Amino acid sequence: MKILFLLLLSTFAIAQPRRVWFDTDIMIGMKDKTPREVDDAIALIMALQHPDKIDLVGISTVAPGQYGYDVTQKLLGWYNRTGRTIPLYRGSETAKDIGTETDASRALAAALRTEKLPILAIGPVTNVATVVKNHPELIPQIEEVVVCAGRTPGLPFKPGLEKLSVGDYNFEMNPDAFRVLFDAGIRVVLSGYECSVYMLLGDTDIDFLNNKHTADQWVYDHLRPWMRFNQQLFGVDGFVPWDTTPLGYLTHPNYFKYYRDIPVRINTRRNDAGAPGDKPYLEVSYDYKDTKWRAVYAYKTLPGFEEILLEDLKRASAQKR
Ligand SMILES: [Ca+2]
Repeated sequence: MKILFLLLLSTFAIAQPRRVWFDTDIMIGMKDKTPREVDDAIALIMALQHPDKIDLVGISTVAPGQYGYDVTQKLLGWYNRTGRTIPLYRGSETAKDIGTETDASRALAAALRTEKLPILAIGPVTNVATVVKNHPELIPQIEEVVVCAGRTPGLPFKPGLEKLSVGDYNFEMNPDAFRVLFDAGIRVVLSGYECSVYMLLGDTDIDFLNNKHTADQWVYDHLRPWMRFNQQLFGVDGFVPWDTTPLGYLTHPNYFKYYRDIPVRINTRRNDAGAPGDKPYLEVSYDYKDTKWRAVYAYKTLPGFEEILLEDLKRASAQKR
């Protein structure tokens, strides 16, 4: 009996949600020449479905300015059923200005002063780099930064039918911000292209969102054009929900395979995504002997995670409430 009680007690202790800071360059629905990425929105909706696993301490936006702030507020209003108010802060507008304090950098620093936190940073990591640069005393308070970036050496980013090569967006928007994190010795988890590329959400996967409820319909109406745009670019039915795998590292870590304690380097060579000249590549290899930088690198999503994603969206769906 006593053993059973202890077992229950330890299970309860393990089941406490992990408190997490969520930093995003969310841009679903932003008016532009082409449809914009939807993956941050999916990651946010998923995160709100697992209050038993993660507790969002705060959310900060990077890059899309007022739009990112407003659309996050809108999605929280629709999909936050956790019973908790999640504060939202505007961060860097340009994603380039490391060191410029913002509401986001001040709030993240204040949060880190009170507790150690992991940071899920699914955009350029400028806000985090600003905190690290301006408040180095807080470095030990950062448990880990989970990002969507990085590659194994020479891996081209060619989704779908491999007709088109794309960049490592979050890294290339601000390579210096990644340098700041690695130089500070912070534990960085890289869960990027290689880990996510074989997940593909197509028409039939998201059809249930096409219902009469305002929230679901709004999401559906912005997933669809993004899907069409991806079909044109990459030749396959669907889109890759990139930012959901770094979230998955925090909510469902057993659904991914990792290279642990792997050396990291920034290598510069010819741009493989069509632009002239050279560009930096964030690369990991156990062969790199001349670098102190280390990361956890997620290289594969195991079967089952895509189903979790779809179940989360279904559970979140306004139709189900
Ligand atoms: Ca993102």
